[in-house]
Amino acid sequence: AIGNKSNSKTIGEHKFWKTQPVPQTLSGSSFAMMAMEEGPIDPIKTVEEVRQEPLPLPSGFEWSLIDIKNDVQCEEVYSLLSENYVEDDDAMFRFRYSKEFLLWSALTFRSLTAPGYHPDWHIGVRVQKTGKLVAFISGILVDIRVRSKTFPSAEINFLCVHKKLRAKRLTPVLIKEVTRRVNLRGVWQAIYTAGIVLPTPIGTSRYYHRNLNPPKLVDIGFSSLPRSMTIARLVKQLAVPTAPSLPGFREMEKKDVPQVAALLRRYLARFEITQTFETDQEVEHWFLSGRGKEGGEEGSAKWRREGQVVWAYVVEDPTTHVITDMISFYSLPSSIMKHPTHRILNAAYLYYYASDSIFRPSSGGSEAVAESSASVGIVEERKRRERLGARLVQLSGDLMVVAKNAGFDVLNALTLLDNNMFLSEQKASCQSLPFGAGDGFLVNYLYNWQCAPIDGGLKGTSMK
Ligand code: NHW
Repeated sequence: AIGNKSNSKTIGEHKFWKTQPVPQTLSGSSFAMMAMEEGPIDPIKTVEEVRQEPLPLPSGFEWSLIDIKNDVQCEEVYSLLSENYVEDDDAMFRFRYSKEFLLWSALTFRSLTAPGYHPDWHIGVRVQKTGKLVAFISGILVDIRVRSKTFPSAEINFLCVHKKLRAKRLTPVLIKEVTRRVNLRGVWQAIYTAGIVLPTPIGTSRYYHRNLNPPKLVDIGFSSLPRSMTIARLVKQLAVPTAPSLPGFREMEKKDVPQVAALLRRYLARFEITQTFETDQEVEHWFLSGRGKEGGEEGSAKWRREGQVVWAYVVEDPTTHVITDMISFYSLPSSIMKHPTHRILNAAYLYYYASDSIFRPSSGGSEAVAESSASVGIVEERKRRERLGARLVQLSGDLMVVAKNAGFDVLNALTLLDNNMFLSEQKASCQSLPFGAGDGFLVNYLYNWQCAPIDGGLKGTSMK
């Protein structure tokens, strides 16, 4: 799977990472971890103490801040990433983030007074002589809650060094420079993911895949054809209904933002780590912006709107008109590098979702009594989780339908949020629309935040 590189260094061998404010060991007893105070690792600093000048670069290179809203510069980053970003171990697939995706993920609208886009957190390295962009790293501002503590944090992504400049220790310089620029804005924590193990993970998620286009996925080597299986049988087995099944399932609209925002916040409050979505404006940005252009007739294979990044759906109760559920995915294609005809793998990635089925009392009891799951009894909690699990099977099933109709080849999902309720193979065997476990993992990290490991199923990050 893409980005799944092995890394067998011990912590002491990480020349750079052993100098950074990240937890350096996982060997402490779990009791010690439980008892420790969660919080910053570095002593608290002020912005005045932060180095004012950029870090020195090797000669021949220069720093260059990137304005992602400028089409020419966005194109430069797009080209650098298209040719040099994350690949799988066999160099068969490489992420191909679209320009629309780069723009969407650079803007955060974290709060009305301080929009989260910091152009100085989009950092490029150019060859002095030619101006060619050869390395990049970026950060955006998000609010993160880890258990009971919420803090502003940089979400770091798109670290990339041109293939010809690898293994020259440019990465530590990029990371130190982005840290300096984040610190200059009074932000001291960061969150990031990687396909490799570094000091020190807070949790790991596994990739699952729902094959929507068996002939193509088998042809390009993304999935294999089980020995006793023919393509025709696989197509039949993995066929998806032509229309969503939940009454009131429809595309999210602007008028839904306040209800979706409230539902999402309440749902995410159940997890140990999550982005907080404090403002409705953020919710509108993350789920409705970048819808792209209409292309082709709805329901046809060409329906997928060109350039659309995020696809968000709600379930509106047909009688009360209350939004009871939301679910979304984003589009992240990959280049297919070793196939004579297929060039692009159209992948949809499950993004945020929320459902009120975990909050509704299963019988009798009023909503007021049943306000938080902490205050409900074990039996009631189990019933609600069962109901949520069943609901998520339906919701993810309907999402497959829209992804398939929109021309996506595969729907990918990580073992985040409540995904284990519908991803695991045992669960899948009782439904007609199974996801399969992939061989890829995504590792989650926090910078300058000491905390006990985050429980596997109980986390939700916005990691893209
Ligand atoms: S993960 C995607 C990373 N990008 C790619 O995989 C693209 C393809 N690969 C490359 O471009 C999502 C290069 O191979 C890269 C490494 C650039 C990955 N994260 O320059 P050197 C993100 O973008 C360490 C962190 O010689 P290279 C999240 C490595 O362990 N560190 O390597 C990014 C070693 O250090 P060590 C990584 O192969 C989060 C050192 O780099 C890493 O030419 C960043 C070697 O450097 C990775 N993915 O280039 C952290 N890969 O200690 C943000 C390697 O082991 C932290 N390394 O000796 C927070 C900052 C903000 C704080 C704010 C308070």
